[in-house]
Amino acid sequence: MTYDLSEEQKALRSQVQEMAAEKVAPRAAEIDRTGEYPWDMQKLLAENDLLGLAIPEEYGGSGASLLSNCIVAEELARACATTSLIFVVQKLAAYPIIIAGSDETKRKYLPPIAKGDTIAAFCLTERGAGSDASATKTIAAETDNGYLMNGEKCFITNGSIAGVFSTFAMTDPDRGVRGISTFVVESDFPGVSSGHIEDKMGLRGAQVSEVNFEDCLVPKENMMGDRGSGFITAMKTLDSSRPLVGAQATGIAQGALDEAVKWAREREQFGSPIGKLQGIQFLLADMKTRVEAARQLVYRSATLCDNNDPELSIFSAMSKLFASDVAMSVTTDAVQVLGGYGYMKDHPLERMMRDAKVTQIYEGTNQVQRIVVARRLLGKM
Ligand code: COS
Repeated sequence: MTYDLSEEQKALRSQVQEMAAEKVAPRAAEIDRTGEYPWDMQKLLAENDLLGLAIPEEYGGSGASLLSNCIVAEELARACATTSLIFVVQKLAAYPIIIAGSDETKRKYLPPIAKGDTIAAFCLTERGAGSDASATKTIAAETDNGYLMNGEKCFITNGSIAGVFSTFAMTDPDRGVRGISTFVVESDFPGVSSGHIEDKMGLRGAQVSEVNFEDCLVPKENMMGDRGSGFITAMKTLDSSRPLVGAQATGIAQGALDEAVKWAREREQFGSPIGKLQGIQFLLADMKTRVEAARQLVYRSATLCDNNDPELSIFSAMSKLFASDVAMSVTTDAVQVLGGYGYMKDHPLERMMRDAKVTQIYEGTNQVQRIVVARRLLGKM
């Protein structure tokens, strides 16, 4: 690794790498095959104090930088993308509370999230509000006793198992994007239920479902930030979580490259290891170059976020889009290096290629990332 990491970050990488090789990688194929939520992996992350890595120390976490969080997401994804997602989503869902919650809200909700006793989910997407996040139809109507929430969210990771939802809902529909507010909603509030669990191409262990709110009364104090500031909170949250998805994608790509290199050294054809063939060498060299470039961009974007740099939005979008495109191309090329063996479910590459795909889609499609980049580049015209 050429990037300037502190001694502490290097130690964190080694610790997670060792744990992932020993305990996570051996579980990856089974998690993928059964599609069941890996509670043992959630427990492993909690026991190693990883679920609170991004949460400030005063609220029970470690207060580590986004760069450190990226290192963890990357090393976990190298072994198992589903396990990496458990880590990433806990941070994604905690972030609206961190940036917009009152001190009281933070004290109530963050410590159990940091410990992993409560699983959290980020409730933004709806059937009609995907890339167009501002088209949110879930309503939170103010009443004397609180906000009455009605609506349906979809594609919510942890939707069926979370205890707490960072939820975006319209409080003032006539104000458009300025009418969305953020709430922390508990899963056992009357009127909250989870619906259909999706059957997915990859990340098979992640539980992604609908979350429905039916006359759910949310206490007034559970609104986070100013009324109408929800869209900005969502965008700021995504700014700080897209580098994590970039890191996850980099980890998947690195895992695929590891497999391809191993295979090229061992597999013999035409009387010698296929790594001696220039056709394979060029493929591997290009894969390595792309993985390193992705890593540098991800680390750069995380550092800008850590420094609250004005360039953080554009870098965060670029890192997510570049690293996820790299994950897709590198896993595809790695399958090519293994030929027929790479296409079979017996080999982890088949899983890695499926897992890579969603990194080009979630937390904003790569087309949305390009919109963010182009808008920042061109400014108001
Ligand atoms: N930080 C702070 N404020 C931001 C912001 C950011 N990163 N991005 C936008 N805003 C503000 C804008 O400045 C604007 O405020 P003003 O009205 O005061 O000018 C407001 O938010 C609306 O912004 P914009 O006009 O750019 O909104 P659009 O409706 O055009 O949407 C995109 C912009 C497409 C970029 C946004 O909807 C998006 O990111 N969509 C993808 C959502 C997503 O990632 N979903 C994945 C599911 S969550 S896992």
